[in-house]
Amino acid sequence: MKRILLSIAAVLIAASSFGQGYTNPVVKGFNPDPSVCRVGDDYYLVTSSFQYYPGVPLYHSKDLVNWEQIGHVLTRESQLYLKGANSNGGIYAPTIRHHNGRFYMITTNVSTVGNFIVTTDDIRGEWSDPIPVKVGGIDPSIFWDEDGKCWYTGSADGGILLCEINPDTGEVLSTPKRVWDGTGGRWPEAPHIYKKDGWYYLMIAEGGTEFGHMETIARSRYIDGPYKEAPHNPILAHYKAATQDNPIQGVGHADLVQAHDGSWWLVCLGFRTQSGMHHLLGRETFLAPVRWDEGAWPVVNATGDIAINMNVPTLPLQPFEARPERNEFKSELGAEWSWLRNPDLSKYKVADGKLRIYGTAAGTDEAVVSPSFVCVRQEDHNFIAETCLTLGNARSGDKAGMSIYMDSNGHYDICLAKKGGKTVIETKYRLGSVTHTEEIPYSGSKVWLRLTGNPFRYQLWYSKDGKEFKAAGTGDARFLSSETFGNFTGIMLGLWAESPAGKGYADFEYFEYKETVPQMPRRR
Ligand code: 6LW
Repeated sequence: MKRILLSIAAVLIAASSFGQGYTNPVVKGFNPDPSVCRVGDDYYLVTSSFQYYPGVPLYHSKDLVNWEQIGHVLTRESQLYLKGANSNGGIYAPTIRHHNGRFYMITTNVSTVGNFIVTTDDIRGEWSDPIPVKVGGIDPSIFWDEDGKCWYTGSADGGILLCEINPDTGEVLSTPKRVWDGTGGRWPEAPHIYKKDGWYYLMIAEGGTEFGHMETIARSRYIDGPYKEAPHNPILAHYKAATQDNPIQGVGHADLVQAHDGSWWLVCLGFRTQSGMHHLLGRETFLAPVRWDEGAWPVVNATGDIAINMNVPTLPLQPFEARPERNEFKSELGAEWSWLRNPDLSKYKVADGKLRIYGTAAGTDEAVVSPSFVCVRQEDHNFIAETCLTLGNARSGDKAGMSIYMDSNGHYDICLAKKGGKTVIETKYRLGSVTHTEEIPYSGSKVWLRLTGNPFRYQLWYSKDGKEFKAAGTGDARFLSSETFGNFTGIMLGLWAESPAGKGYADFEYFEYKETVPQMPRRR
């Protein structure tokens, strides 16, 4: 009996000391350029945020598979100046590192200050004001050598630059040296340095962030080179014949981390194709196991590619409680919500179970200032999103509703609008220089609105009672894709209000988002 109990205990201990299998992406929706660091058995991950505010989403995990957003790194205008930043401008690829008890995040604001560092000793607290690092280019990274020196790497002029910096003052301490141009792919970028078994490894992305994306690596005995390429480059790529039908494409821009059990892992960006070879959800964050034997080159997931269903051993899985699908605005907006550029937050009030948004003259076409618009990521190809709103103090020209938003040039909107003495449901399709609007007569100042999506189409719906929804319009998904707009960002689902005279507002009673069961088979 004792032996049986002992063996059951042994099985239970073994079972809890590792997990098995996970689903990619590990962070869904527009979350590109991931960078990861470990502190004990806690993992922190950051991604790019472009023209959205707050900047640089910050995620926490215990197992590298389940990630919970705990906030943003850049939460003040003094850290994140986005006035006038156009779509695709603002914050590019960040790197997060932990050194001597302090977190460092380095990134680029391509619209204003260029490269800068912020620091914090408390990952759940505020970060410092920006410390500029005056080296040109994008995709900055920092690495501390064993002698305490801190090295900056970044991408500029078709190559990777390296120089010593003081990470606490931003001072550049050596002349930037071009250490590697990659293996010949376009846009060598996203460098990170790691030291292992007496080698400096320089891992970069190449091929551009589209279908030719890949991750390559080189190593040297000296930090400033010469760097010699791995024989099995690219170490991660989906442009090959074996992965031509993989639903994940464009993988690259990766970062490596050694887990607390000694295993190595890689986070990277990639996109999930839909409606043929288009993608709309932006570049998302994926995870792959890495085999990295002593003195050997790292090997990503055995064959240098990744899958949606990863049947591999993991750290013991520790999921977080899922975010509720329905937000009844009982408390302040959580970290999943974003604004455009630098918002006037006094125009958004959560009180009495409502989100009130005060309109301004700027609508969803606005490309320079911050419209009254707040949004979450579309995380799934098949989804439903819903709200109920009432217009307040409305005059002719006032409107409020929902938007499927790629950027100011590409979005499908549905709203309740006052036009002269009439009330209408207005649908709007903005596709570059083409704008099409339709109106449906409506009575009353309260309406339920719904957005649905599948890999091929978006649909816009409205209802008078929240039960029976009528179709108000359909938009082709691929016209809003990153391929169409050349965008680094992904679709956001927005709630917004517009009021030319600046007097009207809308009260939103709830916002619901959920993944739905696919209605149509996948097609190429
Ligand atoms: C990122 C760079 C890239 O900084 O896209 O195409 C940029 N490559 O690595 C924005 O995500």
